[in-house]
Amino acid sequence: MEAIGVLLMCPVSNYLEQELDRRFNLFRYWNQPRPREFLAQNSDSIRAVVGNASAGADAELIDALPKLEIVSSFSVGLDKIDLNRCREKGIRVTNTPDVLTDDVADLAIGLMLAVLRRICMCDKHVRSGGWKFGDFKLTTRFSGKRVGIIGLGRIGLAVAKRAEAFDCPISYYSRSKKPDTNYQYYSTVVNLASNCDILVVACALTPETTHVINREVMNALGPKGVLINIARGPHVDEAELVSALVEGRLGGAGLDVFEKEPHVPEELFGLENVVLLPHVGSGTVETRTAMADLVLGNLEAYFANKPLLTQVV
Ligand code: 8YV
Repeated sequence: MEAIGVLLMCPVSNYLEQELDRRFNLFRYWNQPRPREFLAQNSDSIRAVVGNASAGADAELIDALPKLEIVSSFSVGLDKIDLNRCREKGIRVTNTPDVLTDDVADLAIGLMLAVLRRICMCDKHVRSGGWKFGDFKLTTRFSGKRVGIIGLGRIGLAVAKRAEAFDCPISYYSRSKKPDTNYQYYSTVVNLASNCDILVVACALTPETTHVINREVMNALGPKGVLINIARGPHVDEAELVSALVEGRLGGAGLDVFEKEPHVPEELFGLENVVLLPHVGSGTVETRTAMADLVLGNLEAYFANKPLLTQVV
């Protein structure tokens, strides 16, 4: 039987790429000098697309692949997939929830500690030899700070659980109050920001949550407040973030994601109250392997007519 055609949108993990190559007829999208011609030539063979947080399946790609049956994303986030188009066309969509929750939540706590305790600057102080000329200045305590979370899904809850261990009072914003938690609920992001010391973005990126962190929210968080973003860059109005930080209207930021990755505003490079990471929330060997296995498991299940492991659509 002819191997099933799978289109991989961009390099993800070597392990996933090797396994896709072994089990399917793998097409590599990013290698194509003329993507449109490539799609036209191979549209009859491609039945599955594998994407990630940076390259998924937009309407144009979906329409160019009439034999497409499933999009299996190497991400929990679905913002790069046109879910409505997939629904219209009966294309299944799967993602990688749960397996990455702990790592992303761990990193959120790491960012809080790194920003408040200036861990990266302390490291620099040692490596540059600065310690020989003087101690590092005093920083700010993390334990007990009020942590506000936007989006109390799997990752938001995991952040809350960890922050509780640091005696942090937890509050949250989401579209509706969650019946099964005692955390303080705020029905607007501005109110949440006014009532916390550290504001964590942990919601999905949708048109409604794009630029949910705007000037008003940053001003409400204030000159001692810290913003942590481990979700998606476009949640934050980045130009406003830069001015809030440069003008001292915001106390600090720990950012794993940016509006136009891998571009990061250079104005942030000189700020010691900012920690900048290259979108590595799920980036451990353990989690990326589990994510790859989930992508493969969903494809195998689909083509064997078995129930999908993590179906979204
Ligand atoms: C990945 C992510 O960084 O799961 C998500 O939504 O953003 C990440 O886990 C990405 O998909 C890795 O290629």
